[in-house]
Amino acid sequence: MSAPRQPLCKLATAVHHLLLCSLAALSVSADAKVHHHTWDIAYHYKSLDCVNKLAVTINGESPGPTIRATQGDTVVVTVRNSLETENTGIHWHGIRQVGSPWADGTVGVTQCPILPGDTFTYRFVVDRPGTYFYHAHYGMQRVAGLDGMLVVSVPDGVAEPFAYDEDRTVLLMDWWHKSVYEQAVGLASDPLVFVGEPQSLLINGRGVFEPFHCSRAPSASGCSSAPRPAAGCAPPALFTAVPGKTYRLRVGSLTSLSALNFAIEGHSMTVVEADGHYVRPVVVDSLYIYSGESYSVLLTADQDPSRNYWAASHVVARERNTTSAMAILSYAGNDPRAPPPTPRPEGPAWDDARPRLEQSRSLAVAHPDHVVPVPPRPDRALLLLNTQNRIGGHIRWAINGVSLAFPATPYLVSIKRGLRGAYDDQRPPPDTYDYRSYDIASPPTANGTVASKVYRLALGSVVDVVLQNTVALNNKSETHPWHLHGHDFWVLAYGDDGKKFDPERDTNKFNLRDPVMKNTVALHPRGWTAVRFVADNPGVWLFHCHIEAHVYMGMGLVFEEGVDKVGRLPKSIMGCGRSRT
Ligand SMILES: *[C@@H]1O[C@H](CO)[C@@H](O)[C@H](O)[C@H]1NC(C)=O
Ligand SMILES: *[C@@H]1O[C@H](CO)[C@@H](O)[C@H](O)[C@H]1NC(C)=O
Ligand SMILES: *[C@@H]1O[C@H](CO)[C@@H](O)[C@H](O)[C@H]1NC(C)=O
Ligand SMILES: [Cu+2]
Repeated sequence: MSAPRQPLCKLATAVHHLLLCSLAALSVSADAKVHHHTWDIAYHYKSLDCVNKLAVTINGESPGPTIRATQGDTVVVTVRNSLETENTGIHWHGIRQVGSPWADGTVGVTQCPILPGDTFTYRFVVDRPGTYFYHAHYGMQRVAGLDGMLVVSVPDGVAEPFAYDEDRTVLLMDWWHKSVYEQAVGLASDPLVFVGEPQSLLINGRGVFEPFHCSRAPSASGCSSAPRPAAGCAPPALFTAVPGKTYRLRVGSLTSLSALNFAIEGHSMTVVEADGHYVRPVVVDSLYIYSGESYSVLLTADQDPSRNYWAASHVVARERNTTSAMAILSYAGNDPRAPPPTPRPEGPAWDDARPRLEQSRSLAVAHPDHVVPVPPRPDRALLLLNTQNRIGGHIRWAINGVSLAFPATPYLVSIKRGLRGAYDDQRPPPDTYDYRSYDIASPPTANGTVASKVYRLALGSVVDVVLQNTVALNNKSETHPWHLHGHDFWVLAYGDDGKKFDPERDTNKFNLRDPVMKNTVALHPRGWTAVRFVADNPGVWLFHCHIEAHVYMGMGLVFEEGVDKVGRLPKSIMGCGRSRT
């Protein structure tokens, strides 16, 4: 069972990256298991927020089942696409796919789509403990509910730097009543039809639809005729706590658009893990969480046990037009569905960006006993300007003027096999932009281009990425959670609101002492975010904004490193574009 570990260490030696090798060695375990799952992906009517609507389900469920495994185990998921008229592909978010780059599930990057009626098998090793996800990575399919959590435990006998009695998963989502196609076609239309704010927020896949203005003022005009929460539709139970016990809540956000604030009434939470890495513990009253991020928080059931408490998820960073989601934390002995005696919490001001930036900074420090040393300097630095542009009559997002279009042939196949013309391989994308003259506080005037380019990285090189935010065409600046496939990065610094990154002045603000590693990081309004990673995982990897509408509109880019070191590609990822042979 420990056989799959072998290539990991060989690979690590090949790229002289000892860290990877030692991690792999750590995870060698005589009793590593193989977990088999068989999933049927199909549309079903679901009432996640009490409004009946089509959802993409796994074996009839949305969200799907939580996958649980132990570090070093192998997960095998056989996916049958029963969507009839729609492709699919499933990404294992936070799993680096060391040695299995073809199993990343990113359609157009690492595989062809899984066609209706076809079956595809994902097989990968979960080489690190932590809180991860899976979700659709084809078009905007994730908005239809194809997602779930993937929890990797430490092997028996391995201590974590904190203690708890039990763990629970808390998956946060936002939810629309419009179909994937209505949303996607609207975004691609001229003029653009925006997806709008979600109808509901969900906690563990359950919510209560109620128009926002009616939840605030039930007698407001239109509310008597507006849809009301159906009879019997009530806030779901979160879980039942036993007084005195400490729970590890594995909180993850797979929203399509919304940044969230999550809180449990009357209870503080101690943040101990971010994206699979132990952080220096931070006590918070509420947790800001962006799409693609996961955190573990410890919560002790130390409040009055004779009543229940609200668990709440609120939209932040966009003008709130969605009723906050409520779930019920009950104490043992109480009716688990009895609403708490207190009014529903309102949440923080949606437009106050300062506490969000402050919390991002406070959570960017590694646990003192789990600092992964950061290479002191990069071999290459990319300065990436995030803009919204008009391109050929459409509104798109672009990085240094280039808006990503996924090619018909997966990059992994076309690069590995040297297929010419399968993507835009003529000119490399620009590493930087004219940061001296660009005004991040004014709506962009230049037009970008749509292309399928690739940043080719030297295998084993240290890469810095500084993401620079700007204001969009509407003169507002949004929060963009950036997610990197195939790697974790060190989070080196967040810039201040309105301060443009200056390579000469700002690199000395980087935390090179004890930065945490993550796979998803927020880019705050008019700010910048700096990360560093080692390009030590042969393959082709997407780096993108995790807002479903934004990546659909081109907000992403593709890294390639060491594809010549990738083993023989499985035939199952081929069959589309120029990979039909
Ligand atoms: C808020 O939602 C309502 C429907 O509930 C919609 O009519 C209204 O246009 C929305 N407002 C904004 C600013 O999105
Ligand atoms: C940008 O594109 C629009 C059409 O979409 C065109 O009218 C405008 O002249 C272009 N601007 C520049 C600077 O090329
Ligand atoms: C954009 O908004 C800022 C305030 O945030 C304002 O000072 C500026 O004039 C606006 N620019 C345009 C072009 O509307
Ligand atoms: Cu974005």
